[in-house]
Amino acid sequence: MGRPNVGKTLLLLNFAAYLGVSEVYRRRGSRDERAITVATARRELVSQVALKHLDGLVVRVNGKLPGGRDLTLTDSAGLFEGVHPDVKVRHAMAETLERVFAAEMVVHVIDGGQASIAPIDEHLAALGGSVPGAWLVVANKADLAPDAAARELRHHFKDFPVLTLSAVTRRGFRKLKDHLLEHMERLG
Ligand SMILES: Nc1nc2c(ncn2[C@@H]2O[C@H](COP(=O)(O)OP(=O)(O)OP(=O)(O)O)[C@@H](O)[C@H]2O)c(=O)[nH]1
Ligand SMILES: [Mg+2]
Repeated sequence: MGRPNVGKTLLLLNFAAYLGVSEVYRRRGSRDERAITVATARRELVSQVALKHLDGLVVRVNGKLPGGRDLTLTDSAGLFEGVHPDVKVRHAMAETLERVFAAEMVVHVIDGGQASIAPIDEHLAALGGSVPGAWLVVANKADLAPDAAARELRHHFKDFPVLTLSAVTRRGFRKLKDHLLEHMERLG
């Protein structure tokens, strides 16, 4: 979850591949789910044009985690301030917020290279204290950001764990996996 174009979809897909998943599910509406390869999903759903695709994406990590635990990861449409003129975008955002309240863990993705913290990220982090699930901040695009930017984000979001990652170079994926496993362990 996070603003448009921060790299949520690429991060989810490359992390899925890192966990050994080769097939993911593209979701249109609540009933239409289609299996596609990670490579196809990357081609069709990752874009530098913000909000180009509003389709959902579900990753099921079954039988590939220690102890044979299952894990479901979902992508979401980018969130931003204000009322978008396109009703489809408004629906996608409402769905994202519903899922944020239902999730066992929310990964709040931020573009780690951005010059300053956007007001919407402040608002989303404020939500972090009130949702039932755990909240994790991920500073993505670390390959484009100086290390000082990550330090600043850690300082700014001190109420939450902050991981520095790159969906492109896969830096930090091990830490993300360990963090998820520890959280699953805590949930029992
Ligand atoms: N250099 C770099 N580029 C990245 C990284 N992660 C994503 N990108 C690029 O950022 C752009 C947006 O990536 P997406 O994964 O589509 O972003 P998103 O957050 O899902 O965007 P919306 O679906 O529009 O909300 C694409 O051009 C990606 O290739 C990263 O870690 N490093
Ligand atoms: Mg996306």
